[in-house]
Amino acid sequence: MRRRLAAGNWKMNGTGAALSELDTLTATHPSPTVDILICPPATLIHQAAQAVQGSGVAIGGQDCHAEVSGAHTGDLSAEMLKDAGATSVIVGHSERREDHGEKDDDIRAKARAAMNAGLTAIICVGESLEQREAANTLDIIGGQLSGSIPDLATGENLVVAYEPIWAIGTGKVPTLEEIGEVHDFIRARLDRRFGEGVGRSVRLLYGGSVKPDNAAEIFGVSNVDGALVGGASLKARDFSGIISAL
Ligand code: G2H
Repeated sequence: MRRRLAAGNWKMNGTGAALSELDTLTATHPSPTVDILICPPATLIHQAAQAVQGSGVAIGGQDCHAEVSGAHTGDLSAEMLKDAGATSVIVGHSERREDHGEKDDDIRAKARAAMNAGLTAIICVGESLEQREAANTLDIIGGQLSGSIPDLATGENLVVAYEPIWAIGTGKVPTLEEIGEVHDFIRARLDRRFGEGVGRSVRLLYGGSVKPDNAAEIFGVSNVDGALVGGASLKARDFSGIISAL
């Protein structure tokens, strides 16, 4: 049985004052049966990890470098994130793919580094509107899955997030049928590559304009094990509304 997961991606939002949201979340989060993860900006990881200690809420990074250390100005390794208190890291978010030109090979190397450091890699995949309209969604997702998931993936060190690019921060959400089709496809691909034991234990998240008022219906779709939430994770009240729908 896969545990449900609500992961918040704060993106480039939040200074020290935002940590008060974590206090609210840990004081009020409504479901001890759901895994809760917040990925704040890297500057807040250490303080955030201290703020949630003992609460059951975990802290993650939003990206990591593929190397353990070295001359990479401005970058952070998976070991550094772990040392700061992270248990997971998002890799291959479409904003990283677009803003930093990250390709599947880069993402696979980052995910491998994360897993080797003992972190769970949340690998993001998703199609553009153009690709969906050209009926290429499953081809694109299939290519991203085989290109960006390393061979050492297990049910513990891998989470896959399906985030259609056109649904991110736009308020547009695919139909439940569209979400189900892609999640079933991802599950089948994982089963085929890793065997059903691993394939069935990897958690699949939907991401893209998840809000308290659409969360319950999305979580009712087969093979949706939770959500990767951007804007609605910034306020503990909204995020709690999503958690309680899980
Ligand atoms: C998709 C999601 C979080 P939002 O990027 O990763 O953001 O919920 O704001 O669409």
